[in-house]
Amino acid sequence: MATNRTFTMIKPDAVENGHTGAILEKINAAGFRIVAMKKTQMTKRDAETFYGVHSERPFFGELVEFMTRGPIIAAILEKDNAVEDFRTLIGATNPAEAAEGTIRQLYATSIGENAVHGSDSDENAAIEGAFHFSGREMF
Ligand code: RTP
Ligand code: MG
Repeated sequence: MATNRTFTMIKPDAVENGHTGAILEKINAAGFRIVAMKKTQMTKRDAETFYGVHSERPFFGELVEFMTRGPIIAAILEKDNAVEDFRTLIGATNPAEAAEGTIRQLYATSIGENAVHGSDSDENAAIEGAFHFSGREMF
């Protein structure tokens, strides 16, 4: 995958709360092109694998429970400097610390239920995109 791509999920809280359209609008307005997108639900095993880097953290069980409780929107996005610019667009992990106008400041509920995921490196963007999509689903 090219390094001008990132991977995102609109998390179960934001989908449940009806924020999917507003979040996609912000992503579009920020200049990201949709390479791949689908509505899906992660299994426990999916979430444990996807967030495996956090397996020793105290919030891991809660995170897996949360990420599997309902559908998500998974997407691969393309833009110059995609990973960094998308992390700026979503804001800090804790919505209480997220900058004004960021997706998490607007739509997240708590540090755990924080509306969106954004890859933290080009390498992880490629791994995470491939976790959810086959090459035939990327355009
Ligand atoms: P993400 O990977 O979802 O984009 O979030 P992030 O980089 O901003 O934060 P990270 O440290 O990677 O944490 C992954 C997700 O775990 C949940 N979390 N809960 N209860 C807590 O203290 C806590 N800390 C993190 C959040 O859902 C966070 O996005
Ligand atoms: Mg992260």
